[in-house]
Amino acid sequence: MFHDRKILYSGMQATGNLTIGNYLGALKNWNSLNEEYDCLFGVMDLHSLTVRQNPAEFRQRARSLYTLYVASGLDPEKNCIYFQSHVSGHAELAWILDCFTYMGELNRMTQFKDKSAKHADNINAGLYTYPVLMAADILLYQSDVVPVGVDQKQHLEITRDIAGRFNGIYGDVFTIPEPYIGRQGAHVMSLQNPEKKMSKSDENPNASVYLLDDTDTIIRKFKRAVTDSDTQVRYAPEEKPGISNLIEIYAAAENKTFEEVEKEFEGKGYGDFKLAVGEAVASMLKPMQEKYKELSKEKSYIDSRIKENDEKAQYMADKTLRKVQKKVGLTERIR
Ligand code: ATP
Ligand code: LTN
Repeated sequence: MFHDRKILYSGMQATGNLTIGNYLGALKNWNSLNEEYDCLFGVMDLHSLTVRQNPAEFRQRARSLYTLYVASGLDPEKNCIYFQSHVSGHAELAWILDCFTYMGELNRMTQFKDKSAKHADNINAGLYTYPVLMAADILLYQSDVVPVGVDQKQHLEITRDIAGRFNGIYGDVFTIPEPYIGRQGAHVMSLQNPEKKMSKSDENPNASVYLLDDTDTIIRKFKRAVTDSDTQVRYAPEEKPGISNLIEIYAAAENKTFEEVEKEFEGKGYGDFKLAVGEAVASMLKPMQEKYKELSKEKSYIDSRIKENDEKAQYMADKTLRKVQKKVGLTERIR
């Protein structure tokens, strides 16, 4: 099984269709780190409940997210890819950690502030304690490294604080995790508003390129991308956020530097450039889309991997949970 290498943990919420932001900012990094670590990747379906979901759609989306992890190249026989809600320890540890987290700390979380503004009609307690459940996800598996986007860095810091506080009282129970922030493509912006990050829950479908969009749709979305009235393909995020975002996407898709991209499009207009970005992204996504289609037909293969990995995750989680329960003084089970 696991345990000869360092543990890497990450996951995504099943809240919408994945975008190229999720791919370049997360999935691609996971794939490149996966040889070096023993990896767990969760479908964070409990976190998704902080926003109201349509049950049938939600169930289907969570399964699709699982399949996309695999289609992106993560081997479910080498990596533990599982559903958060299938391992009861997440919710159990989260409760205990709630009791070691201060409201003052949670009040500082910017994601809570952003999401409360966005869902003003449903500011539930889950949204507030979201970071504690995330801390439980990470600490339950004694994770060493957690690759996340910059927007999740604050949650990693609170995880480290909670773990440090707990260890300070009870001894070395938890491994203190390190964040891993990928460099290139770490922040893909919306195609309709380059000041805002591309997000899978954006209401405007033209703002995001989804991983399962077909080539024509991808090209059309890039053609319509908001840029500026200049004509030069030049990287200048402050002055030209739209074009700079497209340069970042193109550079990531083609494995080129920004300078190489600028050179390639010297003397060419935005029209040519946007078309090239669309084509590059479409061909970057093609292998994943084909694999996704294949996997969608292999229901029993995916089912078996889910079952196997649920058990593996449950086993690892139980080990930590029992230790924590004992440390805080909960009565031991009689076996
Ligand atoms: P939501 O719109 O539901 O908040 P999201 O698209 O912002 O979702 P998350 O589920 O919060 O995505 O994040 C999944 C992973 O993808 C995280 O590691 C996050 O940092 C990364 N990610 C999300 N959006 C982007 C983006 N625009 N650029 C780079 N990375 C991103
Ligand atoms: N909050 C994260 C998703 C997430 C996560 C985690 C990521 C939940 N639990 C544990 C890394 C480790 C997000 O919205 N991207």
